[in-house]
Amino acid sequence: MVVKVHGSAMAACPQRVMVCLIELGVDFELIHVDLDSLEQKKPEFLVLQPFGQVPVIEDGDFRLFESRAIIRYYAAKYEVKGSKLTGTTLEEKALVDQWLEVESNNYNDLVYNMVLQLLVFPKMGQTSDLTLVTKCANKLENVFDIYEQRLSKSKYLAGEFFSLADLSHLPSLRFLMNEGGFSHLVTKRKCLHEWYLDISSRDSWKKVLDLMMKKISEIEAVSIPAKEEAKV
Ligand SMILES: N[C@@H](CCC(=O)N[C@@H](CS)C(=O)NCC(=O)O)C(=O)O
Repeated sequence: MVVKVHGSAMAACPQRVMVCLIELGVDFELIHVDLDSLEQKKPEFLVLQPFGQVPVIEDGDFRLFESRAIIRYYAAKYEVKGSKLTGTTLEEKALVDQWLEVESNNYNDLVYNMVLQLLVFPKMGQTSDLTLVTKCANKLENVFDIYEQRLSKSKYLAGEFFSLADLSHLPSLRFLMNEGGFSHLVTKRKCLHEWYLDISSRDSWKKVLDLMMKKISEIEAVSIPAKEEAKV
């Protein structure tokens, strides 16, 4: 049975889920939710996700939201088939959990606020708080110093194996390295940079980027007639 992922190829949280499903070899269908037109706040969608956010998965009768809960669920489900995304020993599993918590509590909020200020608010015609962006970037320096220390001792965050903890960083790292304009935060730290190059070159992530680029070209294709009309 094909898993349904309700979300957008452009949004970080669905990307976290998609890269995990691809790593695990789980077939899925992306059901596009148009965040720009606030489809996620419509009553039909609130039945699936009462907080009006993506992603949500439907796997037969089973429904789950919260991207990290979803990746934990699938990694555990496919452990029997040899997935090592959650580690093997009890200690490895605990370290994966620890770094997933760090990603969620110490790192993600900072990048999330930068995305809001730099991408979302301008799109909505609201003013960005650039002081807040600088504050977040300064705090990220400290967080990345800790990552650098950790990654100088082990190849990946939880140890010598690629795990959910690494994978969970990919969407927000992509933003920092590209349109966010904060690639220097990563590239000036040798181990952090090597880790980024390693995890972002995985086939699973490249497939998510392909989906994202496809979506961007669809959006451009749709916007062409509108631009031409505006010229007349
Ligand atoms: N903690 C949630 C956060 C979900 C979330 O913030 N989703 C964003 C996309 S990455 C969203 O739906 N934004 C639109 C909105 O909040 O209305 C998760 O990890 O699934």
